[in-house]
Amino acid sequence: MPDLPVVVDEPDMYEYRALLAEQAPHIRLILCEDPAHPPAEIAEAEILLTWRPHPAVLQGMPRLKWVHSTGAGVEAILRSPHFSPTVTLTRTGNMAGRLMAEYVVGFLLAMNFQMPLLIQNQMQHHWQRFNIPTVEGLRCTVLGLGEIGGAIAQMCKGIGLEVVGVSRTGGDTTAEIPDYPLSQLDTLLPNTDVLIVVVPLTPATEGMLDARRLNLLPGNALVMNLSRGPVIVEQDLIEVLQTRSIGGAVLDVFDQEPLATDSPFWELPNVIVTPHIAGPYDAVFCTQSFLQNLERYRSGQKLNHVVNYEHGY
Ligand code: OXD
Repeated sequence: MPDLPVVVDEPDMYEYRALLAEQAPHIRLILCEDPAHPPAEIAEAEILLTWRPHPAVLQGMPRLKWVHSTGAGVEAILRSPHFSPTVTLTRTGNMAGRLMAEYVVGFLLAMNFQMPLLIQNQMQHHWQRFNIPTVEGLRCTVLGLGEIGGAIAQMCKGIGLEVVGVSRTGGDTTAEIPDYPLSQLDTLLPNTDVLIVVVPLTPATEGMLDARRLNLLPGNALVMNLSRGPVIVEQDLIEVLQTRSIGGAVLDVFDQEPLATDSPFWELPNVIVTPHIAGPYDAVFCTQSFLQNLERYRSGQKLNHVVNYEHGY
């Protein structure tokens, strides 16, 4: 079978080129170095490796059959007006769980130790002692108990939190964590000290955490968003943080990224802002995941980590 050309529209395309040249030198790669003006030869290709494809790239590929996402979240691809659901979409799975769980535990402990205050005091050479409670026994709800949420739930349980998960339908016991359906979220929120948001962004999850739901949380609650900004109504979150109706937030994702320099989040003393780094970026892993699927694609087997268009992830 002659080799199928693979189009690459990725910010790290040169790294992918190097890795693929090493591991699969037979593949003919077509790089979109200027994605707004991709090379004409992409028109003949049926495979695209991408993170957030430029509309011109999708438009320029009438024979497109399969897109492999280098990331876990695929909403940017699904929402592109030029993306057709007749195309198969796969994502890089099994990459992020461990590191995202470390992010959660690390920043949860940092918030519990009042790290923002400690750093501020240190910068002002100010010696202020206070007691630090244990996190053991805190009630934690993982909103989105999938592959990533499951790893987070396990690690939080490992440090003594009482963890429950919420998923679309509930009832998945594989992670040994009680898994409630989304319909029970409102009942769980008043009993949640730590809310970890890892649901994919879909029409069903967009804006799901609004003022009403945020106000169901207890006054000490910590919200951690590692998913996508628009899952939480940003202005509502700012308000509950400003009025201290919740305890604080650790935010890795925002409606607009990079976060605007005048966003109130930067200044809030009960917030830690991180620049969308909770999910690891690992080109070596992504390349392996792509190559495994390429092998399957070539031999007509079912691909791994196929996105379900009905559920949006
Ligand atoms: C992803 C991310 O979706 O890093 O992979 O946000």
